[in-house]
Amino acid sequence: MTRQTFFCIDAHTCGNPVRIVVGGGPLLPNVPMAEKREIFLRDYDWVRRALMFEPRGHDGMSGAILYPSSRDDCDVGILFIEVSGCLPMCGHGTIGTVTAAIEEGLVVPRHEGKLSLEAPAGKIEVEYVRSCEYVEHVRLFNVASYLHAQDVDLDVPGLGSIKIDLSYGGNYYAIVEPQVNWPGLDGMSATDILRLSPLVRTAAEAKLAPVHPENSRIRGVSHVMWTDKPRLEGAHARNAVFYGDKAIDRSPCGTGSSARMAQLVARGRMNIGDTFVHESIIGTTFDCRVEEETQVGGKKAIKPSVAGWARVIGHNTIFVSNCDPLAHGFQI
Ligand code: PYC
Repeated sequence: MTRQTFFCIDAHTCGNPVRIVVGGGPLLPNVPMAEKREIFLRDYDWVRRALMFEPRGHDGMSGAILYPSSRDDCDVGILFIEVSGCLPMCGHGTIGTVTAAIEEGLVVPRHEGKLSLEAPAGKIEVEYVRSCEYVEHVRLFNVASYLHAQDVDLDVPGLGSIKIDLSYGGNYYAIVEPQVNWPGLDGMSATDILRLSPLVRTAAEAKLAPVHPENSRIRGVSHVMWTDKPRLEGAHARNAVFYGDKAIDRSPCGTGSSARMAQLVARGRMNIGDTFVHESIIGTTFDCRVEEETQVGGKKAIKPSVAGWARVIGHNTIFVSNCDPLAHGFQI
């Protein structure tokens, strides 16, 4: 029997899981994270499937593996692993991974309270606040985010004709706001989200097929964000984000919040310097901010930041044995 052992730290960021692989992950060459991501997907995708899918994971599982960075200006590289693949960027994954890495001593920062990460989508500066052995919260300064298309008409089976905006915040989001054929999140169950989101995503991809103007490795509508008024006092908006085949983000979604702020700024509903408290489907929040104006491929864009908390929930030693018929996981 051959058995591969993975040493993991399991955490959650505002309710969404983050499984950090701290031992047993594949060794990758010293190339930029965007290339490491492609090598991982080509040669080691079974690791992702084994650790994310049932029976070791579940429909909404996500995680990360830390690697040395090939950039002089970054402390460490981060590879995101999810049920949906390897995202170019993941906000809740960053907050959970930084929390676990600092609390468990996986990285020794050059400057207390700051880290520079190399994500496949670009450089991410991070600030964290530690009290005793706990990290209280983490703020990440995300990649430049921009509104790609607005008021796009889609014909979606089960909904009819709807309008979406397509916005980028590290991943491409089809953003649905309340409108005639979709009254909002209140009347929508998780089952409705799981049924309707793939239809919206397919229709948006068929019409828009976005490619990042400065990095053609980043392409395609991967996420759908349903938005509504907040329930919590002090929050500005609520959302439910769908990704993969069956995942709904329990956190307010870091790249989604960035995409949403880029959309709201482009539409003149937010300004540079504004704060944005974003509420998740389970009532947890991220404290976000529009930091500055910038450009992506000649288009107006913003640099957003997103802050949230995460908690480590345990250490998990996971075996993947070749005598297990379900070694590489399954989805139903
Ligand atoms: O927080 O960016 C995020 C994210 C992406 C998918 C799930 N969470």
